[in-house]
Amino acid sequence: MPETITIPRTRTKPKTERPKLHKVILINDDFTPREFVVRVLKAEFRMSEDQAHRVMITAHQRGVCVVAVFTKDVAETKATRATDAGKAAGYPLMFTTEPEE
Ligand code: TYC
Repeated sequence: MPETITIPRTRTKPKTERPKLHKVILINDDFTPREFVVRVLKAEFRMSEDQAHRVMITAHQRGVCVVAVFTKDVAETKATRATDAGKAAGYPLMFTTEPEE
């Protein structure tokens, strides 16, 4: 009777992947006052005056700026709330989201 050799099975259970984070992106426009953009960034994204000013200026100069990354739900909620704050004040201020690579 030949000896039985047992070979351990390789792991088949798939690793659970971390959910993708989503970027909130600020888009420049020609109408929203700079101070208003800064105010919205401070209120919705809990930024300091300094951080908010830097993000606003980057969007103003380059067209867009990544504000922060969150889970999909949080990113979409914050982008909508921040865009709505502009709309309520009569400005075309726009925040969008996109998944990180
Ligand atoms: N470009 C605007 C102005 O000159 C200011 C502004 C900056 C608006 C960033 C939107 O995402 C923005 N008043």
